[in-house]
Amino acid sequence: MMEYGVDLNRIGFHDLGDIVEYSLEDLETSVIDAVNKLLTHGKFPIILGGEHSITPHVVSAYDDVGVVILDAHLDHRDTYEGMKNSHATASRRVSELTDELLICGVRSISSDEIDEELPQYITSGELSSMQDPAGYIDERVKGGSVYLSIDMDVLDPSFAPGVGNPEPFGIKPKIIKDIISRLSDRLVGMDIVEVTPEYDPGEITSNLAARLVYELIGSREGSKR
Ligand SMILES: [Mn+2]
Repeated sequence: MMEYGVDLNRIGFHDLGDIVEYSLEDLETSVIDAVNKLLTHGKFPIILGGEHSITPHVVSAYDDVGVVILDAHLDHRDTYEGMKNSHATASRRVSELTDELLICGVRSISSDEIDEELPQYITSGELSSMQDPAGYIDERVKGGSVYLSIDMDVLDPSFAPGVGNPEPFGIKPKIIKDIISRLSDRLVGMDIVEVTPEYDPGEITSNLAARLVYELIGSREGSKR
C-alpha cells in the first residue's frame, strides 16, 4: 500500500474462513461467538458477506460503539417478510444497539419504513457534493470507537454491479477510501456486505471490496508509524 508505506505481506492476518453455514437460525450465535472470540484476543474483526443481516450481530459484541453504515437503503423496517433479522431491517436492529448511528449514501426509502424515529442519515447526493465527506462523518459521529459497515450497494452500480439490490446514482469508491482512511484510528471493526459474485461475472465488485479491505489494513498500519 504505497500511500501508507505499508507492505501487506508483512502484516499478520488470519482468514477464519466461513463462520456461518447457510442458515439464519445459526447465524446469530455463530457470528456473535466468532466476534467475541476475536475481541477477547485483541484482534480487529473484518467481516465479509453476504447478507447485511450479519451486521447487528457483530455490533452487539461491542460495548459502547458508534456505528457508521454506508448503504443505498435505509433498512429501517421493523420486520421484512415476517423476519426481524433481514437485510431490509439491518439498520433498524443496529439502531437498537447504539445511540450513535449515522447512515450514509441513502437514496432509497420505502414509505412503510418512515416513522417518527428515523435514524440520522445523509443521502448519496449530499455526500457526493460535500467538499470533505470523510471529515464531515468523522466530526458528526461523536465518541471514540467506531464500527464501519459497508453495504456495497452504497456505490454506484457502475463500480459495484454485483449486489442484490443495485441503486443507480450512488457514490464513488474514492469517498469510501477517504472515510476508511479518516476514521482508521477510531475503527474497532468493519464489515463489507452484500457482495454477490453471481451477479457480477467480471468480478468488479469483489475486486473493489478486496481493495477496501487492503485500504483498511494499510491506513491502520500506516498510521501506527
Ligand atoms: Mn443496501
